[in-house]
Amino acid sequence: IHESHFLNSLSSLSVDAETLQKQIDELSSFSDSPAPSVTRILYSEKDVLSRRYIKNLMEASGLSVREDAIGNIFGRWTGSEPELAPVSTGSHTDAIPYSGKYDGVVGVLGAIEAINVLKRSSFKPKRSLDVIMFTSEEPTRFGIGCLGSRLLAGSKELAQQLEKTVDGQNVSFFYAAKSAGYMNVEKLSTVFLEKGSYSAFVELHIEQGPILEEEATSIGIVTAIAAPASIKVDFEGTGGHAGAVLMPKRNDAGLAAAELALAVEKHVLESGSIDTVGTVGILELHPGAINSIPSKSHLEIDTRDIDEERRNSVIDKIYESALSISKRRGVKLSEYKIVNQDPPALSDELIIKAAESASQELELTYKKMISRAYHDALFMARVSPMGMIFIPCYKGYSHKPEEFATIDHIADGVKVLALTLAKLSLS
Ligand code: HGY
Ligand code: MN
Ligand code: MN
Ligand code: MN
Repeated sequence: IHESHFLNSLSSLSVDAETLQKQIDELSSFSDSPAPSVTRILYSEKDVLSRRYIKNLMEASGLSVREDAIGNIFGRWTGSEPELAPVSTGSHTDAIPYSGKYDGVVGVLGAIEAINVLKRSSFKPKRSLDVIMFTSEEPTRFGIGCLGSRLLAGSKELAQQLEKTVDGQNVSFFYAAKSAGYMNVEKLSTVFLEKGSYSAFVELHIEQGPILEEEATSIGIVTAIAAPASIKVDFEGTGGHAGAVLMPKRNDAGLAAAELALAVEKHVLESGSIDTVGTVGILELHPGAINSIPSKSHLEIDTRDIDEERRNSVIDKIYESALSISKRRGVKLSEYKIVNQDPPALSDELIIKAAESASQELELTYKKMISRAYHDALFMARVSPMGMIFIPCYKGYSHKPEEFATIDHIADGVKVLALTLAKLSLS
């Protein structure tokens, strides 16, 4: 049936909210930390369980499932014109330690339910529809955010880096992938998507911020995704006995790290914009004994901004501070590694329009906004027109167990996604 007739039968868009909530709860049980927190790390056995769970749901929805060499999972609903570039949607199900059960999951389970909604309303796609579960969006295990979508977007430097990447337990990326069943993982370049593989990519996600809830708005239509960067730093001093070494004789690697963390805050606050953020989420001291002066420290810095230049100038200042701290304190700056320094991404105007008219037709309040969190959409934007649909989440909480979204808001998001995908599929 063509666009106008289908779009007139909007009221037929019905979400099976009860089943969707059950799936969200079931998926959250595949976790290495106690409920209500979720921990689901790339290629862990809990991650493998969640992959099997998602593939089963894709198959139950009549999607034909394939996986690439690193475990990006694709579920396809073949359209009437399969030679046209398909429309895609999706997100991730990996979860950082002690986080919540909605980040990413809403955009995978919700995407599969959006397919079910369209099937129930007798929609017939022209362009095929792909639901993608990206193999790992969080940086937790190998320190690289959006590993799956970065590779899909054709990052050759990442492919080279992964040949020799190991995790905190010295397990190589290749070994970890094989232990999760991805035996062809060494063929990393087979993951790269050809340009034009998709006519559009749309990701449904919780806002991970307080605006939609504060403004009682049902839908966020993302116009741009902020530019993320991460840096790894190591300091080395001579350490020694906490009682015996007098202060003038010390070169304390721990204090160097502490001073750099405060310098990150200073440079971010001095950027001139509220949109610049900086976080030191990892700060490790060695040997980590109360009566031993830290001889080594390792810190990891996350800094972002919607303005790339402003973010880059903060990175330069952080580097200056690391050098001056190491000189002044007589500690060695043994590592200063920019792990990623990504540009922001702009959403595609046509996708923004499609999501906007979908929200209007569904009589849902919506607002255009930026995404301060990064997503797989940030990298899919490199190989396809991109858009994102946000739903409100409780107090904007995310990356912690209190993360929550009501099933009604999730259902609204699924309907807007379904209608947006339908419009893009018929375009
Ligand atoms: O950190 C982020 O922005 C994403 O949620 N991983
Ligand atoms: Mn996240
Ligand atoms: Mn996410
Ligand atoms: Mn290090």
